[in-house]
Amino acid sequence: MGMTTSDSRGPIGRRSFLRLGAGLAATAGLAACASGADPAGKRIAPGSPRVAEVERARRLAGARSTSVVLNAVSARVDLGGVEVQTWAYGGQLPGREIRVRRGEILKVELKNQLPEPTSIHWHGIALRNDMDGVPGLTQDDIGVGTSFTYEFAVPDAGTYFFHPHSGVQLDRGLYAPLIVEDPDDGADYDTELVIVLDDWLDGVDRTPDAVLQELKKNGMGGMGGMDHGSMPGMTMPKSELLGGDAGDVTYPHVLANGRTFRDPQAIEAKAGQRVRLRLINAAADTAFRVGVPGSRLRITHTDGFPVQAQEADVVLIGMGERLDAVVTVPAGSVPVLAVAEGRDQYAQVVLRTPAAQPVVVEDGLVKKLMALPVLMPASLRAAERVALPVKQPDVVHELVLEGPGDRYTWTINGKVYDPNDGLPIREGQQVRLRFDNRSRMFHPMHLHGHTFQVRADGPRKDTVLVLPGRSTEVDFKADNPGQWLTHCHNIYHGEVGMMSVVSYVE
Ligand SMILES: [Cu+2]
Repeated sequence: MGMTTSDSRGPIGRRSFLRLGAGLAATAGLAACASGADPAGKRIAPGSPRVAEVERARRLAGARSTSVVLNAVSARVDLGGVEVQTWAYGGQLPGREIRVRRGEILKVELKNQLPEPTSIHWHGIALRNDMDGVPGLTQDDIGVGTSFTYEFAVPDAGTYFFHPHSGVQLDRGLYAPLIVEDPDDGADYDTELVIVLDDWLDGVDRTPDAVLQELKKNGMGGMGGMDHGSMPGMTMPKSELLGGDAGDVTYPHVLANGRTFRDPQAIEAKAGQRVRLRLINAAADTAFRVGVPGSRLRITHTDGFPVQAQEADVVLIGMGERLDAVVTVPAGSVPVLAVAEGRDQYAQVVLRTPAAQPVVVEDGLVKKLMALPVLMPASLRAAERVALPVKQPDVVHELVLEGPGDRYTWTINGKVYDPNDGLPIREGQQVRLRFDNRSRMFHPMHLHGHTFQVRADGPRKDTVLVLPGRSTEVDFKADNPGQWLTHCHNIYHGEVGMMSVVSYVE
């Protein structure tokens, strides 16, 4: 949303104006947004007393708190043989992990030293609405040279991450894991390893903003930047597994923990050790198949929440999704491989036992992995203790996903994002969202502030892949009042319009 718009009126464009309006409403604690009455009811604004009240109920007596200072900076980072100028938290890629325990209060001061306004969204956390980090909806932009302190209770354990909700900044280096520990963790593993996956082009030959402009101009494509590690004649990514197009942009690199496959992170591990992998897909336009050649994964969680444990050779992780899996370390060196779906590219993190030789990943290993059956996270089942009870919904909202239209627009119900338009719901309602994908590309649909139940017997998730020509229903209890985005986590789709507001009204 940091882009210049065609309808700018002087120094403050229409979108900036709306952003300012919502921010003022929040600051003043007004209950309604600037646009006035919604025919469905009065909006419960991020700054409304009800949001504060729900947050008070979330805070446990004697809860510990953790304070972090984050500097969003322009920095030079080494991707493993490739140095690039980018934007990153603390100048590191990924940003330093934040780790708290369930029930803690997390306080993060973000200092914006970037040349553009920014924000932080706490992806997957059921937090108070005014800390959700969506400029123009839940807060003002964090201006250049200013800072903003996020403070909220963290109610659920699990694997999460954070990133800006400003323009296409996520496709730079602005992301980091947020791990929320459960006191009961650790019974089925000995150690853990967080792996953040990403697709990378920033600073190689173009910026994400330039890609967005290119997409808008050409409608499709986003080609170019094919200088390293790409196959000659490579076309736009396609995937049988994803039922159509696998991406809109080509990337010179894919990364695991900020490194290319050529110079990966190597982790010392002992043979026989059980490692809990916490896999996070922070990519803008790329899904990954992840597996450990010769070992099976025991999948325990998706999007933070426990599932009925299931074994798999390979899992597919879409943008915004997370998956936890326990793997037993074999003797020698073994890579955790992440193959970019529909692209001839992969990244890896190496598990190395002390006496082992450095690992050599041959193309054969990648081919073998690609031949194995793939588990889709949406097919998992929630662990009984977190499954949401199946009920008749009080309200059903259908979201028709379409695109790309003229000038590369991606729409929900024929409309591009408007923060003042919303899908009304009321606190206490049982809500069903039906995502209906009428395009030729998959969309990882994400809901802020809640986790939903996929099908009656599916997993708890906050991001679900909706495949072309299919529809997916998700159910949740409306228990976190405010204004919440639901959007495609393909950052380019979201930025050009594929976002809507799930709007609590009273
Ligand atoms: Cu999409």
